[in-house]
Amino acid sequence: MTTEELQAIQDKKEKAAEYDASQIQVLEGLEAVRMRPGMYIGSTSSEGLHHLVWEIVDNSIDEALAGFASHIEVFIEPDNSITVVDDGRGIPVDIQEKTGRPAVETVFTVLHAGGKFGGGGYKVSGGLHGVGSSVVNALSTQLDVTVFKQGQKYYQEYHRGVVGGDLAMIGETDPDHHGTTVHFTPDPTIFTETTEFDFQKLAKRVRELAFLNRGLRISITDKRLEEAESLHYHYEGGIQSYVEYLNEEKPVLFEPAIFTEGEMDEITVEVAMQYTGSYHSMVLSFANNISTHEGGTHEQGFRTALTRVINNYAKSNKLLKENEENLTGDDVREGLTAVISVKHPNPQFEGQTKTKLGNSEVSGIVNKLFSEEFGTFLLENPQVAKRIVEKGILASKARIAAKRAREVTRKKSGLEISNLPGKLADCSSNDPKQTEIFIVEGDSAGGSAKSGRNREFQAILPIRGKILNVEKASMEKILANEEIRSLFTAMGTGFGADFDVTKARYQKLVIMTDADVDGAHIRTLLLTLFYRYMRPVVEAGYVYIAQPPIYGVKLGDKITYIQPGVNQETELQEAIVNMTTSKRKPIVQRYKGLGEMDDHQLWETTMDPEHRTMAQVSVEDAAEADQIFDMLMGDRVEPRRDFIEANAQYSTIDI
Ligand code: TTJ
Repeated sequence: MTTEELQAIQDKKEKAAEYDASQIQVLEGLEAVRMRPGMYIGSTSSEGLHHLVWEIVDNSIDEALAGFASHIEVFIEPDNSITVVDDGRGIPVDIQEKTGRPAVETVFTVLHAGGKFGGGGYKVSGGLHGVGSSVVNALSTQLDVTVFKQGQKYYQEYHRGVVGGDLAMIGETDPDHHGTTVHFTPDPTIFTETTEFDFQKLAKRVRELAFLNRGLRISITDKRLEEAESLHYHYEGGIQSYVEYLNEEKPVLFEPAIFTEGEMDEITVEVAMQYTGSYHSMVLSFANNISTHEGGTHEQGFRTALTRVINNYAKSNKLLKENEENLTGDDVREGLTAVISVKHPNPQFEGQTKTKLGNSEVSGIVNKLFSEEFGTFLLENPQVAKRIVEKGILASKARIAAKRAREVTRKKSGLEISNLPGKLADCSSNDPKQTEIFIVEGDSAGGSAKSGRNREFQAILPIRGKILNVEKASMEKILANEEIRSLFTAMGTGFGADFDVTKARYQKLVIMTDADVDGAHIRTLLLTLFYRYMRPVVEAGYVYIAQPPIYGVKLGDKITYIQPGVNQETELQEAIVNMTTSKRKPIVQRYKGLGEMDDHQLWETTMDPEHRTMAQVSVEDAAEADQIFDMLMGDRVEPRRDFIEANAQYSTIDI
């Protein structure tokens, strides 16, 4: 053997040892993900489970934003695994110098890898946690990837993050066919609460992504059903269509919605806005496709610009006299629906829930770009401009009048906690962190809840079926309503200008209504009330919806409860089979209302923290209720009738 040959063998051995060492590192990295999944995906609850999907879809969105993919498809497979398909360039398959492995393998096996492969452009998406596809891989019993590229089909699979075999060429494909398909099965030993995907939840975000990424075609298909259900989204108008969609059921001041866009220092800024006849404003903001609930510098820049540009226009066109007071931010935002979307190469997320954009340079950039375009728009559309200014002036007049009225009502509102409502069965603890208040529909369910509860930390407030329509009522009328007064007094947070979330006497406010149409209606009414008049309570995550069971399967003194859900019928059949003995068959009870359960059952199934499931209400959920509510209460009769016909065949409530 020559020295060269010996050297070559030696080199090979060293390379192999290096590879083994790097593999150990990879395994340790992904093992860390499996040990502490919450650190990487937030939680292992249903939230975390759904997060996996976005972690994968984000990669395809980036490819679309880079201009190389135009279609993205998401499938929920019959076994609750997920497939994501795009028609981009395909993840690179070439061997990387640094690792000696195909790039695609690194994407799925090395923590924080992904995105950039010298392809230029930055990674726009990357989720709230932005941890990359290897995390999804680590948390899946199986993940497989197929890349279509240059007429070849490449395949690799992994099990719980471990490579199942080398990347293989498994066949030829049409040379024009390019793209990436990823299929993964979440690991049930990690997602112990549930591995069931929620089609509606996925569809909602898919639609939002379609709105936020103009021109993108994205679909979601549920293959678990006998007949697959597919939803396809594509908005040429992007966030302009989003605003119009949000205002669909409301009278608007002008059409179409205003749309502006601009770019500066690699930051793109899009704003769409439209005014409605309502008093409420809805400003949604996003940074890199992530919803920024807590606002941040982009919203701040937009607000400043909106107020200044409208005031300037009003003054220079003599709609507002030189000596008259400027319109305030609140005045110019009354009735405003707006969506702000920025894309930033290096977004900083701050705040309690990491949903506040912190980059300080953004406020100035949004301010400048939006001001220029919006200013021009007003000059070119004097009719619309006049309406906007007049709406602001009206708001300012109402604000001044309301301030006077409030000073009067504040004195006589009498919402002090010293007069706790008579119907409230309070708990003995007064530590708001521990305590819960159940808002229960009807006096009879209220009775069961009172005797079934743990009185140490659970308070019960029964309410009568129908609460006030807060959309149409004046502040004074709202304050006069018995049900609403008890609720606010019990909560101890005050009302209107005096509202203070830190005074909440309970940090869990649980809506417990019947699982029928009326129950759903009352829930919507309550959520609307909370959204409009207790929003900080919703934002703090204090609002929950109880989940009473839909069936009880009973044999002797043994009983199995079935929660409502897509699998309820299967679970019911399973329970029947499991409980049937050679001698006896169980009885099935269907719970139409809370009143059909006795106090003990209600505790066991719905109130006991050890066994219950509760849905936490997000601001979006409440906003959605508010929208449904608007439709139900608004001036247009048609959508209301459609809604009632579709949903409320047995409703006894007249809306
Ligand atoms: C990166 O730059 C070079 C050409 O390919 C680019 C790329 O990686 N594109 C890409 C990745 N398209 N789609 C993906 C992708 C799709 C899914 C479903 C999952 C993952 C992890 C990546």
